[in-house]
Amino acid sequence: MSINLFDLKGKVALITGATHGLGMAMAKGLGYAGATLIINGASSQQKLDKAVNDYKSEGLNAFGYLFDVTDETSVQKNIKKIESEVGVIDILVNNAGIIKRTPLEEMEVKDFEQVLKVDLVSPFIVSKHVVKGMINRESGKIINICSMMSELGRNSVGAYAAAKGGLKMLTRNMATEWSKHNIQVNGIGPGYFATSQTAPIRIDGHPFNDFIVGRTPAGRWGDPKDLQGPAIFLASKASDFVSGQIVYVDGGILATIGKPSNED
Ligand code: GCO
Repeated sequence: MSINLFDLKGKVALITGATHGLGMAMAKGLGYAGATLIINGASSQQKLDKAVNDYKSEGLNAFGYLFDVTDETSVQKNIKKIESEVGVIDILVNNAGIIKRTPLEEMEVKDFEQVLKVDLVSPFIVSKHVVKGMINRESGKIINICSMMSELGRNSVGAYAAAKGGLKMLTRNMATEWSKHNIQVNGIGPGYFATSQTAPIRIDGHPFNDFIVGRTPAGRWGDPKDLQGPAIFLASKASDFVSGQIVYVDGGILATIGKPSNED
């Protein structure tokens, strides 16, 4: 008798910020493993509809819900709507995030607060309203999308690092409080991936591009598809005793001090 520990058939997964980039890649991974997908976007209905059609074009069972993850009233209303229209949420991926690249001494307080609101407060807000059902059902999976900046600093991304560092500890505290209800809460820390978010710093010949390729033992930028396996693992029975962990998917960046340019 073979059991597929990674099977997500019959599960409903909500992925925030899943209309493009890493969010879409991870959502597709959960869909390929059988999950019904709740695709959240916030920018426009048109962009959300286009993304949902993209999922459906691959035969995935996807539904779009347009709401601002930083607005608690809207989050609460939409969670209720989703659970009555599609089904109870078994898997939550808090992926929605923004970045503002500004030296700290020049950064406006409102910009600093906006980054924390989207990248740190919204995972709390959405989790708070999804976990109530999970606690009642004594079952659930929550995955918070962290970053290299959960561990490392970098010029110009101070607010982002503060938020992603905080998200690592929020993940651990959620695991502390909710694991007793058979809810596993973990994080995924993507390294440097080829997405629209990194496009400004991933230009051929751009010093940062060469730095990252040299700084990453794998010698390349990540492909968003590289996150699908870790997402399926943390969303499935395969991780039923894994909680409070951050899985860094970074091609080895955090494992090494790096190397001088004259070394292979
Ligand atoms: C940056 C990048 C990073 C990556 C990612 C690294 O400006 O340094 O955009 O923030 O996107 O978060 O883990």
